[in-house]
Amino acid sequence: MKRRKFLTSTSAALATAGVLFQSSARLASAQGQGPLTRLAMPPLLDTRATSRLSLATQAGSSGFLGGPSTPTAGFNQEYLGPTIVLQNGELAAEVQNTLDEPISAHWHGLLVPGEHDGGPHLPIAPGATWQPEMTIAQDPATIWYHSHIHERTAEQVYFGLAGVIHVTDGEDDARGLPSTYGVDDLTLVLQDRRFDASGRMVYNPSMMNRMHGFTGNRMLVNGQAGATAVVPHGIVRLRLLNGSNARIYTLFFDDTQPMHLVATDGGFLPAPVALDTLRLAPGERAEILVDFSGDGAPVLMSDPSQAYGVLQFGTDATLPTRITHLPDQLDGVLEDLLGAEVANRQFSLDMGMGGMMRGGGGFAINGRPFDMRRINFDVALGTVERWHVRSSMVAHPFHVHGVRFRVLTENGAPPRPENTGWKDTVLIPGEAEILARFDQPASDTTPFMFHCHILEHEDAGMMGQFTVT
Ligand SMILES: [Cu+2]
Repeated sequence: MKRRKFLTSTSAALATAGVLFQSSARLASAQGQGPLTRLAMPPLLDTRATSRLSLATQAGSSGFLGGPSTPTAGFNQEYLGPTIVLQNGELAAEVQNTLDEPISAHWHGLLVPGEHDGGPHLPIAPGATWQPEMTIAQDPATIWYHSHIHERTAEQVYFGLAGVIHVTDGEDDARGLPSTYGVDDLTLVLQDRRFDASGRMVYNPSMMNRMHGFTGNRMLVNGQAGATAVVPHGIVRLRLLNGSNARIYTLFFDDTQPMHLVATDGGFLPAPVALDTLRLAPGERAEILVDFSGDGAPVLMSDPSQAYGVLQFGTDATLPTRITHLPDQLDGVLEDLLGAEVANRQFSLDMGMGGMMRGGGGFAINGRPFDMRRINFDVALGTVERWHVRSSMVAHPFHVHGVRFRVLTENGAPPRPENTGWKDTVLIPGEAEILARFDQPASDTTPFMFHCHILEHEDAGMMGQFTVT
């Protein structure tokens, strides 16, 4: 590893010092370099040989900054969960809940019926085990899982009940894509968390925090603060998950090198798309290829207008370089659903002072806060619908269970590059139209959710539910 260069690089010094969420100018002046800590991947849980998936919640405690620890929770570990590898076919899953409160295991982006979706109607009681027998049948994608108990999702995810899933068909070599987990194929869970003066992670949302969503003052990547992602000299694949409760990232590299977008929430694009910045809202995923063949030690940053460091990178010449060229093409197929729609629906993601005066912040969709007992509408199984979604007050990331969708328009214009592929979550700064075919059934006992993925908004009522029959 080019340690010397790494530590003398100004931007490297910053992130090594773990000083994040400051302006780049202040970052550049930061001193104090501790020993380099290599970013670790979540453990890999590959289900392909056994077609079985076994998860158990675990209570733990984590001292993220080396200071006082905070009670946390994870799946099969003390914070977050393993990276699960799935392939198409049968999967016998079991999720055991050892915690003293109900949790659920929502497979965000998995295309399965409502009874297997793990939403708020499928709580796993303390001591209980949920055993969905699922059939996986979808394109390769980076998806994720997290607890989804109504009014508890924000806190449960914040303290660790989330993880990443790779749906794979084993053909990434043929695609010319990096695929060695933790070497040239990195899974990166981006989360901001709030730490008090003693270095303890806290979740204490005020009324204002609930209105805007709860944001932190430090970055964690895979549950680690201030670590360095060490990669080979060559093309590296980064699978990015915004696992934050509310923070929206506009990612870029401080050395201005492009990010080559190869996959969005629901699968591959037809070809890589070079981006200078990549916007990633809570719940969204993106797979990018980055060329680390140079000698630099770039920093993944966010927010060009008020930049802060997200993750320091460094290269290690002893790591195998397997991919040296970007693929020209990928095999993602973007079905054009336009013209196939049989229904149009309008959704208003509501929040505002009116509701706030009455208490609760007015979080609702089409004026109605979420009610577990009310099904908002039914979609005919196998049909395409066009949904027009409008945000009020702030940009809301809109997520729909049980489908992947295409973005038709954003504020009347074609979608931004990040949103041209298959999506299941999309940030809506103003209004957008999406098209989806509803191929998975959901009954009124286990309906699909549609909601804002700012978790404080979702918990406060910006959510609805629908059946597919
Ligand atoms: Cu929202």
